[in-house]
Amino acid sequence: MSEKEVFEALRGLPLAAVWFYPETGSTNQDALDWAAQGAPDLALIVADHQTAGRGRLGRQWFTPPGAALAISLILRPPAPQPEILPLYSPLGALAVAFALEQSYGLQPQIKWPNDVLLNNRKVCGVLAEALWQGDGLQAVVLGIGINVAPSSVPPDDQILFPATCVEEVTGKSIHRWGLLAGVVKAVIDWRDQLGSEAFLQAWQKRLAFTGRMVRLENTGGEASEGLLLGIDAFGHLRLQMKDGSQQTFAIGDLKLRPIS
Ligand code: BT5
Repeated sequence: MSEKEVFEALRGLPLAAVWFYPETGSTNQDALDWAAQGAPDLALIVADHQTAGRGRLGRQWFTPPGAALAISLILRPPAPQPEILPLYSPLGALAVAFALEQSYGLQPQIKWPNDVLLNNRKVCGVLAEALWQGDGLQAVVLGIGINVAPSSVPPDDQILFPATCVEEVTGKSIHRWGLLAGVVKAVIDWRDQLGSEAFLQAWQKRLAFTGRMVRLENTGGEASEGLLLGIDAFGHLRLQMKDGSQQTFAIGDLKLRPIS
């Protein structure tokens, strides 16, 4: 039943192919496998339920049935441009922010580099994964998970950052597949502008914690604290450190938290 509604909602978008799974392990894994078998640019996988949804660094992403959006879009970058590869996960976050603004009048913020927040709580996570053949980039899989209904929000003791869902913030019931179409359209609209001035400005405008003290921690537990100034031309995070100097941090596996 959902499958028909998904195809209906996506009608009119220039997608090359769409797969809908009532249940799967991870749409990103499915999309990587499909890309390796030759899936075209703008092939999309949508799942109602993920049993092994993944986040960054092997973390888990919770997608129970009937409550969330879990999608992976296969993008075939036109030319090898290593400098814009890290910008794909911000592309996903920006597209989700746009769709939430335009469809529901919400004011989402992007927690650098790849989470979307509503009322300072995580509503969406993005995981971009690349498929390589030797040194050649074959495809980017842009995986996006959005919490729509309350049952999609994991219990507090299972998450690293407070979470919410779209319905909790709007107070209304949300048509999941309408939101899906808005997000996919925004990705398609923004992908050609990846790394452009307009892209960076749109991202910067929605950057969470600007002007606040934050703490950035790498996977080794090493932390830096400073005033969040914004992003630079590469999408790196700019902090003003306590000694007045400025430092930039490249997009990577860093944990960002506001210091209250
Ligand atoms: C992310 O990782 O936020 C990226 C999540 C990407 C999920 C999509 S769903 C479609 C596609 N297919 C996949 O298999 N993945 C992608 P990260 O920044 O590492 O955050 C992961 C952390 O978020 C977990 O360790 C939990 O603390 C928390 N978390 C898990 N599920 C959540 C949820 N539904 N809502 C909010 N937080 C969650």
